[in-house]
Amino acid sequence: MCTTMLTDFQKKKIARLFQFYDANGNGVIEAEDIDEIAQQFGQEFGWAIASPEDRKFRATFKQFWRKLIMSVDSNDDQKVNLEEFYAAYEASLSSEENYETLVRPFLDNLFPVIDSDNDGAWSKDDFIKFYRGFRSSSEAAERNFKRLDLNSDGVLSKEEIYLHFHDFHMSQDEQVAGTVFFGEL
Ligand SMILES: [Ca+2]
Ligand SMILES: [Ca+2]
Ligand SMILES: [Ca+2]
Ligand SMILES: [Ca+2]
Repeated sequence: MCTTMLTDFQKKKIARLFQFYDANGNGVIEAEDIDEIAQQFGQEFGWAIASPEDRKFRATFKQFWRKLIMSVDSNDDQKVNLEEFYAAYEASLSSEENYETLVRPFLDNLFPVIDSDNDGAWSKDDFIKFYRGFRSSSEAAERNFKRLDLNSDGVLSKEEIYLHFHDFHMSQDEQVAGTVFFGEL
C-alpha cells in the first residue's frame, strides 16, 4: 500500500474528527452513530424526517460510512475504531489528489445543507447549529467562528469553509485557523 504516515498533529485532528462521528461516545463508529448524528442535526436545523435536507444529510453520512467500512474495517465487526479510522485517513490524506477525490466530496454534500438560506455562506447561526449537531457548545462555535471568519464580514463564505476544511485535513501548520474547524483539539 502506498500511504504516508500521518503526523502527530494530523493524528490529533483526526482523533477530533473521530469524536465528531462517534456520537454515542463508546469508542467505535458504528451505524447507530450515523443515525444519531442525523437526528441531532435534524433537531438543530428543524428538518422533518424524510425532508429533502434530512435525506441529503443521511445519504452523505451513509455514503461516508459505507466507504469507511469497506476500506478499513479490518476485523470485519462493522465498527470502526480509532486505529482503523487513522488507517482510512492515512490513505485519503496521502496526497492532494486523494484529498480531492476522497475527502472533499463530503464537504460538497455537507456545505449546502448547513447553508440553510442557500446564499452560498454559513451564517453564525448555521455554524452554531452545526457545532451543536455534533454535541459541541454554542460558546465553542462563537469562539471558532471568529477565527474562521478570515475577512470578518460576519459569515463563513464557501471559499473560507473550503479552505478551512482543507487545512484541517492537510495542513501541518498548527496556527492556521482551519485547525479548529471541528473544535479545539
Ligand atoms: Ca459509537
Ligand atoms: Ca472494526
Ligand atoms: Ca447561508
Ligand atoms: Ca467571512
